[in-house]
Amino acid sequence: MVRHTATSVVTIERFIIEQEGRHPEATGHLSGILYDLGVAAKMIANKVRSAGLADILGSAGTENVQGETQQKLDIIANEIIVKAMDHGGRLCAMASEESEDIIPIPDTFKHGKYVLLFDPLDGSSNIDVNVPVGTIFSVMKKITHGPRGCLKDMLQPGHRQVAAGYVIYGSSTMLVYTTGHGAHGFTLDPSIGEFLLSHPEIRIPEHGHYLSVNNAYEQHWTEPVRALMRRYRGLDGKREAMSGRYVGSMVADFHRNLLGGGVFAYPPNSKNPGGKLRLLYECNPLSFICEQAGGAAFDGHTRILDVQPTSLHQRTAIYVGSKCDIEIAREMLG
Ligand code: AHM
Ligand code: MG
Repeated sequence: MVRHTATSVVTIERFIIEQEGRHPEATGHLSGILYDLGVAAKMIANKVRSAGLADILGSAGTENVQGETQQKLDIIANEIIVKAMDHGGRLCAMASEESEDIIPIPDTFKHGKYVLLFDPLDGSSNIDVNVPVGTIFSVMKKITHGPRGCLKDMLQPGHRQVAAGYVIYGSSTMLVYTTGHGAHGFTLDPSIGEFLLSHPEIRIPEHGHYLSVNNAYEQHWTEPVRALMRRYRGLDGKREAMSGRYVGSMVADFHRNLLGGGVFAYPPNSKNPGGKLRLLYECNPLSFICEQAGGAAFDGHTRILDVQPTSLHQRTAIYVGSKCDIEIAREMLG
């Protein structure tokens, strides 16, 4: 395999093709899916960049200059992904956090052997205040035998993902993905419109410095969760105190901790007793990436990637990040 350093100029397309070359049996379909997702990411990035201008360009927030009705950005992002992905002949169905049911591939297009699950714009409540948001995706192989993808194909445990990734629309746009051979990051060079390899083989530090959790829910946590958070904050004297960082956009919080080390936690609380975040669209893909980078992810009882999903929009608690810090959660909660 060709090894790249952060100083070689490698486009995401070339990197995907090189990775595919490691699998002589590969048909190129998974590579095609990843490439098309990169295109969708660039289109969404473009919309996110001008988000603050929507009211100026539209009239009274209802129509834009072309007379089209203004839509919320998460709906726009959802449509961009569906339209970029439905006709490639590689997918047999999709599921989105924004759509109640499975999104079928129209009969006019060829059906492929993969399903795609995605959160088109995670943290979208942050858009209005110019805080980073993201797109998260997960790809699985179809396991049923009919021509179309169905619910059973979607409800596979996370360890069966064949690819997963996220895009962060921050001060720069970055796409991070894994196909089970490490986690790799690409930064969009806006001047040439290409994602270039900027973070090859990401490794999350074994011990982290940052703790990302919404402390406002402390009163609603269980006592073991409170004790765990006290441990992370160094209040029980058993470890060095972590520093708090909570953006409220999971992708942004996760990304910081992936690169710098730390824990992102969304424990169950009395308002969200099963947790808030979605297993299939948010927790599975980010847990896969984290494990590929040397980290770990846990739901309070079980490794996230071993949870057998039972419904499309299932929620879960999550503790994800640096391996040794997640081990503490396992000891104190498991
Ligand atoms: P969303 O998918 O509706 O945007 O919600 C998910 C977001 C995450 O990005 C973030 O970590 C979490 O919700 C924040 O929730 P809270 O405001 O309860 O802390
Ligand atoms: Mg979300």
